[in-house]
Amino acid sequence: MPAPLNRLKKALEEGQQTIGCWLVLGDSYAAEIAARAGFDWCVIDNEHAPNDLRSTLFQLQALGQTPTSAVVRPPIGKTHLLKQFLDIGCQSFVVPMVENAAQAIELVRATRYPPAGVRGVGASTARASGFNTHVDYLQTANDQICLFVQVESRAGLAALPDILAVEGVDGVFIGPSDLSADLGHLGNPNAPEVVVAIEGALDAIAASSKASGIFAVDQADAERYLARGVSFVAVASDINSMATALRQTVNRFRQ
Ligand code: 3PY
Ligand code: MG
Repeated sequence: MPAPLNRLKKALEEGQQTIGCWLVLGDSYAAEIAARAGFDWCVIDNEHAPNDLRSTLFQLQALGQTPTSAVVRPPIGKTHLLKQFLDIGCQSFVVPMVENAAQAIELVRATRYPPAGVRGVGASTARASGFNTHVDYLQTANDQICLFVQVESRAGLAALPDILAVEGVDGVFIGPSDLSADLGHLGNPNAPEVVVAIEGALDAIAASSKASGIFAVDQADAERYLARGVSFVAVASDINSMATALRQTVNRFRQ
């Protein structure tokens, strides 16, 4: 039996547009609720959320019961961290702060077994291989990896053409918060200079063979980016949704 089919990778290769939810509560129950709402994918955020390997595992298990694809954002794109997330069964990644092609190549290699890459081989005892029930796992795992790299700095923007040329990168994901900070507009991703930079980057990605992605939990932004053809749009986060709904309820009864 081969490695599980990566439905997200297939959908993006087919040119489908997908919507997802950012999971920052660090909780498998919340992950399951988000998945049951019907998102195409959920990102388990290990960069800006109280997640670790074990909480990520529990959320992978919860999402695995649903048609929603699981994506992990590691805190940083280091080979040893990716190895751990791969072995607990993550097949799709969004890696923050990628600023040059060398970094992107390193990430491609970190997520592939030799000879294509340097992923360590421990699958026989890992959840990734169904605990050794996917007998063809080692031969097929590389084909099911979906790798987004995040471009979210001036340096990343400058290197975008080189990053787009890296084989094995499936998509480039724009991080408006960090990008706006690096462009001198901390906390204002809708500053005109930032919007121009984002739209230029999205056009460059659209002209390549890679998928484009963006974080846009403001609904008007999300609709704008979907209308531009962005294929991987984070349209919600579990915390934003919960906080917004609870605050609305409190406000209603306090009035
Ligand atoms: C950013 O906006 O900087 C992101 O990384 C999105 O999560
Ligand atoms: Mg960021």
